[in-house]
Amino acid sequence: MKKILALVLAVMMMVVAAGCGGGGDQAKSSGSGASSGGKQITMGFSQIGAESEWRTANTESIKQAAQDAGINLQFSDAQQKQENQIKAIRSFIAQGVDIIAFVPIVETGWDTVLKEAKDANIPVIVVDRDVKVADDSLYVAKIGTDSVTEGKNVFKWIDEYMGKENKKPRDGGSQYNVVILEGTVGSSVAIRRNEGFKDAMAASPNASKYNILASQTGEFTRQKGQEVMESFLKSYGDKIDILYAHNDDMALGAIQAIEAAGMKPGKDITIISIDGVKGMFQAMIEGKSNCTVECNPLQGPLLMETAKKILNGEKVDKLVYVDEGIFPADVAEKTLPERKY
Ligand code: GYE
Repeated sequence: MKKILALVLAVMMMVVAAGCGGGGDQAKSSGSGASSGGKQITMGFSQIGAESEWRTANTESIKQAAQDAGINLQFSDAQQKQENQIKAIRSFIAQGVDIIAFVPIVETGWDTVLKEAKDANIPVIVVDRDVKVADDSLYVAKIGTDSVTEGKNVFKWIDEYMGKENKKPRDGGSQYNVVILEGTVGSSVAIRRNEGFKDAMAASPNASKYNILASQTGEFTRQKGQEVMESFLKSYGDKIDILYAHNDDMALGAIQAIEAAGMKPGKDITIISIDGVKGMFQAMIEGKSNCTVECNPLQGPLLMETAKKILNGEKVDKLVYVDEGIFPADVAEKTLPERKY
């Protein structure tokens, strides 16, 4: 067993050494500033998987930015499992990469492995989602999006829209019935997008007009979004006024379920989701959804820039949020050609 482990480690080190040698394609495109102390930077990156259109754009942005910056990226796909991320981070430490970056699939459970990275003097950058660790010095910087604000913006938009359109509750009652498709259980994004929505609702003078009928995870995927929406429709049928999906992919799955049930998505049921991917712009142009709150996946350039600064010993901000907008259906057609993901 030990021999096999040693062999695996030796092969890994050879791969890293080849990457650092400066003879590969990446080194050729490196331009300036690709190195720290004259040697090419190697970044170990643990991505959570490929669950959504957003995630694909995020991965592409990171790979492209690494190439543009001349950084040797060791990319690892965790297939939605935290244990795979922990294994990947341990293997980056064993390889002796210069810097580690990762998207934490869930918020908790990172203390031990991040302490191992710190003990090995390898700086860590948290990307996209948040971690909850006892000691914040276990990571140097966090680059991502503001999920609480996104959730708040969802409620604010809905509240304004329902009033403006003078929508009447479908069941003839006095409240709008809301169903929620949540993201991955335990992820900072699902927790905060709920929090932001509920906080904004509680703070609104219209709070009593809304009733959350059901809220369940659709795991950020189209497939699961469709399945859970089917079950919501079975239980509550024409009582549902509003669907809030924590991402566009789940909303796109739900749209199929709503159509299959003989209802009109975007009309019978008002739909709002988060991300702003092209697929959702298309659905809005077709009149099947009402609004998307942008969450920007193009975090690669900022990540590479931050990594270089850290390795150069420069000070970086502990927390950086990327910019995001709000796109209702009436601007979808005009905006789609400008969308980058
Ligand atoms: O909204 C969703 C995804 O972590 C912000 O993860 C991200 C979320 C994004 O797969 O589509």
